[in-house]
Amino acid sequence: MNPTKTAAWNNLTDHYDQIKGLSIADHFYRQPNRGDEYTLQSLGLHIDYSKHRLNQETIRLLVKLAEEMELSQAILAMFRGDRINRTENRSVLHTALRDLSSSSLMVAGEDLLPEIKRVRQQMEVFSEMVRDGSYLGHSGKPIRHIINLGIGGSDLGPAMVCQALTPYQHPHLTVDFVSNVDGSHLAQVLAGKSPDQTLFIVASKTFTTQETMTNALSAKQWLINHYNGDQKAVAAHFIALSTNQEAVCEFGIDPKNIFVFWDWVGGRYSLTSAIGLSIMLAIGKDNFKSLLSGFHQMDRHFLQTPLESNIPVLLALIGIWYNNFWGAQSHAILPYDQYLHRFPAYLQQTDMESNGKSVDQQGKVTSYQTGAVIWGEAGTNGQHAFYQLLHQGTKLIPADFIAFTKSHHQMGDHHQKLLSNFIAQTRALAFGRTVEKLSQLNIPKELVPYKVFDGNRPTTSIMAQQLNPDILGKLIALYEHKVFVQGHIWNIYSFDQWGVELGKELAGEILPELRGGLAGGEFDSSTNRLINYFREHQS
Ligand code: G6Q
Repeated sequence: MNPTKTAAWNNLTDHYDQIKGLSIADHFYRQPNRGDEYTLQSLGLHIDYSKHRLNQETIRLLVKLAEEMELSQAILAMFRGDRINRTENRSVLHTALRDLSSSSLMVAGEDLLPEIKRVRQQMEVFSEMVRDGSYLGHSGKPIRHIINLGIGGSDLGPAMVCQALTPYQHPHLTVDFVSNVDGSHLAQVLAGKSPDQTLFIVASKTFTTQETMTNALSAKQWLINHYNGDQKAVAAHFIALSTNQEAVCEFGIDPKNIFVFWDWVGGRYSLTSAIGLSIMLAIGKDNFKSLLSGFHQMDRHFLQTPLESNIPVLLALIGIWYNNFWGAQSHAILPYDQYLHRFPAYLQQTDMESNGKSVDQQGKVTSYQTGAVIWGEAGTNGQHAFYQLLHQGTKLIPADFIAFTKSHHQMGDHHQKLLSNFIAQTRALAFGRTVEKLSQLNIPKELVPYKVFDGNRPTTSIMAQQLNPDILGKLIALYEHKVFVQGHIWNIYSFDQWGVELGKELAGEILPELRGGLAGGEFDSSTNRLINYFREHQS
């Protein structure tokens, strides 16, 4: 269904005209208790959405839009395993991977939970052996270095989580991630590592991805060179996370070291599947369970909570409000926690690969905007880089500010300073600084226009006590479901990614040209010139 054809969309358009003149400060003037009234506290999260250009009527109409678009039915359909990824004819069941409370999940006559549990147990046994030093490499030494070879969904999630949960990491294991086909990435990570204490995880759902297979083959060569050509070393130093068991065996990986998952796990939604093995190796099985439990609690909340107090739904609807009615093009993710500095990059894939679409579920080009540009950086670093534009630029950029009341490192007053910045920024963005305020200060007149802050820049503040596995699971699931809600309301397919195919295909055509052969001439003049430039300047 086209969302713009609903009554709620029309009403929202009228409502926008009625309230577009009201600033966030005006809304606070009319409702002085907004800080209380527009805060949700649930699952250990404190979500303040008061500093937005909206009122209760806005929320009511946005919820109506979700109702008219039959959002609740769509949520149920995903959880029960309907093939909602229609262009790939697949179910979308990442929620089943972390379902710690159901006794069965029947999909197409098959109970999925026993197999999910079996793989999780296999991961637990393996990770405990590596962690306690009883898993030995080819020359009988325990593993000290873990290197995950994967890209996109087989890299971004585990890399972000391992970084975020650094305080929970095993003290004697290093965990690295190599994704780029640029050989510098692998070379940099391999430098200084002893092959006989290194374990490679080849993380690839398809086991055909160019970057991952190129890195895996080079890593294999590095290992074999160390063992003077002894191919048998591969079985002890390589494991695979994949759905393609045949290709894994061909690579030389011991079949008992294959950790499988299923086609109903989308790449960018896969970190709670076997793809999360690097996480379990890093933080241990109990912390991994807490992570799953956090995910699961948010899944339940999403499934069971009425739309108007449902955290992912509410944040998704507010996003639609800015995207489709105010014309906002981007959305910033600003975690005030150094350990979360990869979170914006991770969410770029979750959100932009899911909702960066312009064809609707009926195959028609959408007449309305869909996914926003997602970007961001950890605070306070971002304040010294791009916040100037957030405060005084010409773009409207709604932002999520994320922070934790307790630090993992009690170091002087660092944390109070961090949090004072976190709180101050959303206040400055919302309320700005007026000419009248400036006139009370001793500012030279000619500088006044430059020192005015219009304010009225919308933010959501998300707080929790500490960045731990449980809270991180909740945060990630919150954004996964936010993306689902938006994709559903925009009537697009969020779980495919056809837009990444063309570039891959053309790279396949260009590679032989770069390897040699006749001078280019098959492509457009720009492409030909680039190919020739490469050929002429290699040595
Ligand atoms: C994610 C995408 C994509 C995928 C990578 C890696 O949703 O499908 O990012 O994860 O292309 O794919 P493989 O795991 O098959 O190597």
